[in-house]
Amino acid sequence: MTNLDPYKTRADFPILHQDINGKPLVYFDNGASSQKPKVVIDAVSNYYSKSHANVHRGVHTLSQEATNMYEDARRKLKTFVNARFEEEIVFTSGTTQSINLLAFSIGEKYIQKGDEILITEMEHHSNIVPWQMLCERKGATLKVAPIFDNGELNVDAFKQLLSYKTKLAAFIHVSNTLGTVNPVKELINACNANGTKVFIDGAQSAPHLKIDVQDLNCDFYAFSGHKLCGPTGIGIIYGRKDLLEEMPPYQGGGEMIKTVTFEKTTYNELPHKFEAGTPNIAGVIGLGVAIDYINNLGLLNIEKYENELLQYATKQLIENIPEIKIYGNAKHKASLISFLIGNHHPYDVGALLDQMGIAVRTGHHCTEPLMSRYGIPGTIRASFSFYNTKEEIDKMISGLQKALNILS
Ligand code: C6P
Repeated sequence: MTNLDPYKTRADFPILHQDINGKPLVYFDNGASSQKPKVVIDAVSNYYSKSHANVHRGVHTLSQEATNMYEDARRKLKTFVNARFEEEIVFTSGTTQSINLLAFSIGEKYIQKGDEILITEMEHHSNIVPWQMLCERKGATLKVAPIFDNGELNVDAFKQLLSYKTKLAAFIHVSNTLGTVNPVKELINACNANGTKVFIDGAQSAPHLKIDVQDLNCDFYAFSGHKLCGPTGIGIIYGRKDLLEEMPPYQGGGEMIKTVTFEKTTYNELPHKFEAGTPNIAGVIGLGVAIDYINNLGLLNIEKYENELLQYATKQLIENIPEIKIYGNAKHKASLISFLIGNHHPYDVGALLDQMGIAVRTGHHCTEPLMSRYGIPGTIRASFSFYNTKEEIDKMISGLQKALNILS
């Protein structure tokens, strides 16, 4: 048992207290995006009502106030991931933009024809396509480490794929489709020993696990704010300062420059070099408040409680839905379950659950190569958060039983 009371926490989330299709909402699509507590909604609204101005540009009071709030949030993010320096936190629009930034900038600096980039078979499209684009641009090769049927990474195969050609490895901390928690420290150590730079896609880990980039000893780490109670359109990439300093900027424009003439431009200091244009100020401020909110609950409490939900849901599904097949049975899993029931198409099951007010995700979850690996078009995915309850899991089980009756 944990000291996290989901019934108390739920009171902080206005959206959860409504009916959908005439039934109380059961929100199990947290892997796609989490809901927002009132403090975050208020912070965004208050910022626009009282403090809005552009940042880093004006001597006037409102601009300074907005700049202070914006940079305050950066400090919170620095502490959240335990970075050494504030400048190591670059704000982006989310994980996808973080990876595109990295693929461009690291690609320009370090990747040459004949080099290799290593990913895994369970990556999200966001951690595949930007690397393919880079490989095409530079004449490099994308290598893919395989997984086992139970959804765990084949760590030996991953290590064997590391060679003098492997300039970068990019892999997820937690799989959005299988729930697998990768042994990232072991993988990072192997990469570091090989002189390979490492990027971790933390889109699905940041909401559930404590992250310490110094302890992990990775070079880059990214996540999105909207999966961790923050607004949409905001995220970060953490990068080791010495590497960010060497890398060229991703986009050109205002804010990222020191001086501009028609002959030559010099670039701003970190992190501004990577934050061209007017940023998502409200998003940054909202994310800062979301981090405070998560810290107040405590990530260890969150992890423990969500694990209770995962164990409970897995047991109930297996005991009550005989035809279920769960995809992703790794020993170390985060709080989501991907499954199929008999030959029923995931969309049919998902649509019937929706009629009962139960929101799950169906489809390939932006992991088409992983779906091909299992030879399936997609799955039904229930992903839990700290504000979900066992009572809601029971509702999903009886919802699935009703759906199966209708479908058969
Ligand atoms: N996965 C899901 O339902 P953005 O869209 O940039 O915030 O995050 C992209 C992303 C990158 N990596 C992983 C592991 C992810 O899970 C996601 C987003 C959502 O699984 C939407 S496809």
